[in-house]
Amino acid sequence: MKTIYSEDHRLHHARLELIDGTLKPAVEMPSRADTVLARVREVGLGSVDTPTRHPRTAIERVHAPAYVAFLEQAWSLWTATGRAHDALPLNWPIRGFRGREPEAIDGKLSYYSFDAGSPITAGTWQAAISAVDVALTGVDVLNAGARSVFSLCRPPGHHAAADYYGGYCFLNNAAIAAQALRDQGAARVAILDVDYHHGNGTQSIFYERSDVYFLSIHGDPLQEFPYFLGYADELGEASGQGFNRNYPLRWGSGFDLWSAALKDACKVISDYRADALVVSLGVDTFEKDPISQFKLKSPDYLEIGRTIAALKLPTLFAMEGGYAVAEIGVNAVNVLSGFDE
Ligand code: Q9C
Ligand code: ZN
Repeated sequence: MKTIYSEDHRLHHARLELIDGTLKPAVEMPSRADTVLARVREVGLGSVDTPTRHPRTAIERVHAPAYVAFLEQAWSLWTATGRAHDALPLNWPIRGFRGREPEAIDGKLSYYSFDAGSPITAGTWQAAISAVDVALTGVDVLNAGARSVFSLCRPPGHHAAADYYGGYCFLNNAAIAAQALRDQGAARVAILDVDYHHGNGTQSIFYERSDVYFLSIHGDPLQEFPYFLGYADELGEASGQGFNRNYPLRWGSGFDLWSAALKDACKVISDYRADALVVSLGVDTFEKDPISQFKLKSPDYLEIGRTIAALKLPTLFAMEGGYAVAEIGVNAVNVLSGFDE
């Protein structure tokens, strides 16, 4: 399968994130994509192509224009206040607070985010829109008749909702790709999110819609980030009732439990009669992932690819998380190789 990749991801290189009560070197780093790309080349997965520019309107089909404008301007508003280091928010409205957008950049960062682990840097905007181009070029490849494509997106996207960022995600690459597939003719699109964390952003974007079915297998929100979404009883609302599925699994879960969830999810996707599939491909389910608590092993990822391939759907894989940098390439590309078998 073809891989779509842009060097622009390097423009987003956060120094520190707030994690475990301290500022630590950011785990979502450029070398992640380098390792994946090196493995794509090592196994000869297929050609590696540069993305083409796509109009901002494709982003605004999913994200609020005011939020997109905020992301575009955030760095210049931040540096205009005399700071040259990465921008992080410090506080958020909780029960009883007002939901009004502040004027000050520090207030805007809070208004448009849900965590302090996702720094905005000088190049975040450029990197994020390039990652969207990587996803949308993947859509073009599918629409030209390919069975599958790998969009090597960075930064990741699945935690970003219509108007907020967090979890290292700014623009929701997978959601924008799914919407583009709908806009270009697919009647029903399924999004299967196999990242270790719940894809809260993607879920919220499609929660009241029946034309995009969202399914996610992830760490139980009782124990794991993002904590406030991802429970099994979230089944969709309004027209989207019955078109959302969550498979929360406890810390320590291995491939036996994980693959049982995957098989159930694939049955749901098959019964839905989707026309296309977007896979939010995070490999932070790996046993050695530094911030995660599942126990998947490298060969398990081949089996994941085979199981997804059995759906026989045009499939776009969009890269999400995975922080065991040494093994992220083998694990992500194992999914793709398993799919191609
Ligand atoms: N103790 C993605 O995988 N911080 N984002 C978790 C763990 C946020 C992960 C702290 C993790 C976000 C795309
Ligand atoms: Zn993740």
